[in-house]
Amino acid sequence: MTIEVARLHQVAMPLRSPFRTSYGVEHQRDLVLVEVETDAATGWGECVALGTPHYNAEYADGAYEVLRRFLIPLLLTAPDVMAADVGRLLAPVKGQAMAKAAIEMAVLDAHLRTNGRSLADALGVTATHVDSGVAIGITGDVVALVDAVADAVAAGYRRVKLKIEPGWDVAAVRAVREQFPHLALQVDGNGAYTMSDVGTFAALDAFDLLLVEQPFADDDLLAHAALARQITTPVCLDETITSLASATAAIEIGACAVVNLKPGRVGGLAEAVRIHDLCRARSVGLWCGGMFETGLGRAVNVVLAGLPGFTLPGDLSGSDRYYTADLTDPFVIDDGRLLVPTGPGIGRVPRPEVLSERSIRSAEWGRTHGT
Ligand code: NPG
Repeated sequence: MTIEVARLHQVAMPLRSPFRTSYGVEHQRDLVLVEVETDAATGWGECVALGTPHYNAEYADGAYEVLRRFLIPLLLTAPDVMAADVGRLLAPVKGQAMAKAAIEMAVLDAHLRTNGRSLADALGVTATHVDSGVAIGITGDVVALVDAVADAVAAGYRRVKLKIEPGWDVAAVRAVREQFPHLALQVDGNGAYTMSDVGTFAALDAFDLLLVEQPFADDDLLAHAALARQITTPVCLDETITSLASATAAIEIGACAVVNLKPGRVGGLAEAVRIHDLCRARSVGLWCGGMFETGLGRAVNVVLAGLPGFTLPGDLSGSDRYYTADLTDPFVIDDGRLLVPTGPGIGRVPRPEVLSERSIRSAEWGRTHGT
């Protein structure tokens, strides 16, 4: 497949309500979209880097620059490219997993559309629905938190994840657990804790949590392994898992019993499927994370989560959780589940009016002048 034209779109999507985590408050979702054109089809990819480098090192403005200067030129000078080649093609550029994943996704979407195939078909996904979980930010007020959980339960979500940080953990979890004794519940520290907080995690063992996610810094495998030996709640890793190699190391060393898989964080869908296969082979728990994707990225996550190695509900909320108007046709929760898209390609396209309303900047390059 030859990519004739590549476009970048930087988009700002207002969030319905601010979302607070241990590292700050998100008010809007800044993201970069990659659009590629062949002579047969157009494909879309979503770069899930946030507006600021606070979840990981990538951020939207930086991703736009890396895509513009380095990744798009590599793509436009390749004589022939398939999604499976994208990893190798872009390997000379270090890191930039989320920017690379967006290119892989766009190429894959264009290829599947050329052949009239769906992503579900290409991945061998036979599930028709996936279970939806929801993430609830730090409210700073226990009554507001319990209300937010009640709303999520009423909306049908099958599992709730609470964001925690030092000072907002045991009491918050206790309050939720008292009101919802049977709720599938888990917590996420986004790396805000250190080994000096082991007592907090030991205290959380009392609340029958599905897992504790990423308590410590992303590069601290040994601390996670030490914690896993001291508590009964399974330890799950998110930010730490950036590749098949890091997933293998984390599992091998006993740093996690559960993996949160996000295609963007691991450089794309091909690597995500390899990590899925590893977790399945090693009987490691697995669920699909979320990055406030628009319907484009969410479509990929929902299909991925239909693979058989996924053992727990993902952060796969309906579009209305975050957006008044999603970029694509919305994802709608039905009985706590989302329908796996089966349309051509990734199964969603941007709605032109929303794209033009939310676009901050865009640029286009053709094959002959790819810089
Ligand atoms: O449902 O898409 C979603 C959001 C899920 O809370 C969610 N993601 O650390 O996994 C996370 C977290 C997050 C990512 C929060 C990025 C803020 C920014």
